[in-house]
Amino acid sequence: MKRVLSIQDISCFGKCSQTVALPVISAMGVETVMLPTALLSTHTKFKNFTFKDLTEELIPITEHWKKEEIKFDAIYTGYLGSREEIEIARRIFDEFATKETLIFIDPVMGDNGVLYTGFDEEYARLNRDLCTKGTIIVPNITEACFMTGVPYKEEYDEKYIKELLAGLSEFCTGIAVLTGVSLSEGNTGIYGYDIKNDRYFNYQNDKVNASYHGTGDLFSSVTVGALMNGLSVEDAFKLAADHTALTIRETLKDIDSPWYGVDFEATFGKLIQALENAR
Ligand code: PXL
Repeated sequence: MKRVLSIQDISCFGKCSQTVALPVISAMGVETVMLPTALLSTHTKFKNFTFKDLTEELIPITEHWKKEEIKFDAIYTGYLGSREEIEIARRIFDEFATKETLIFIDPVMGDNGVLYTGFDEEYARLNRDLCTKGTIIVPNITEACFMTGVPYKEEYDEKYIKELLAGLSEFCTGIAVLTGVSLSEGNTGIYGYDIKNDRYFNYQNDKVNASYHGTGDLFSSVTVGALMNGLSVEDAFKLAADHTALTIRETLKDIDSPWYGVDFEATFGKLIQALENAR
């Protein structure tokens, strides 16, 4: 069985980061090991959330794992929470990754042209440094702008997307995939650039008119799970894009559904079916 290390926070309530990664990747038949970077009462879209930084725990935990000779097929990073944690994630890549390890970096730090609460330009610069280590990096347009210095635009065309990908390829050596890319009215999807092979790929599906927290985490988790199941990079992203859209639609159907996250628990059956079909 493949084993993934997921490095991101635990937001106890709110359906994001580890509370999405652990169930989703596990359900896809992949052992999922958590390294929690911080413990929050809720995600940061709520007011007055508590935040306990867990930086000082990370080194002892990983030292123990080294003694136990624990190995990972993939290391997946999401919301890290502080500059030190980015530095520690970097050390973990150096200490645990081999040539075969998939390093999947979701440089979670903002959306809609702004950084999330608690992050600044320096945090973005450190994320850019971290992304130099990634096999696959998956920033959204906002995150790509903060890492490349390209100004953020709400309205854009394919040329702008390629400009962002060119900016990312100045420091990323693997595959850069922009998420939340809408190339025509009513559509959204991904646009990737495989830097080594100088090859672009993109996938668009219907845009569901709703935005929820944690959908990026669902998307990344499904992609990581699919890659660990042997899907090609393009097929893994396609599966993740379709599944995320389906889950948002399913969430909207339920009039009691929460505002703070999607009902990913309701679509596991469909995820497993789609994975079987794609294999
Ligand atoms: O879904 C990304 C995410 C993860 N963790 C925390 C967050 C967010 C987005 O805001 O606040 C704590």
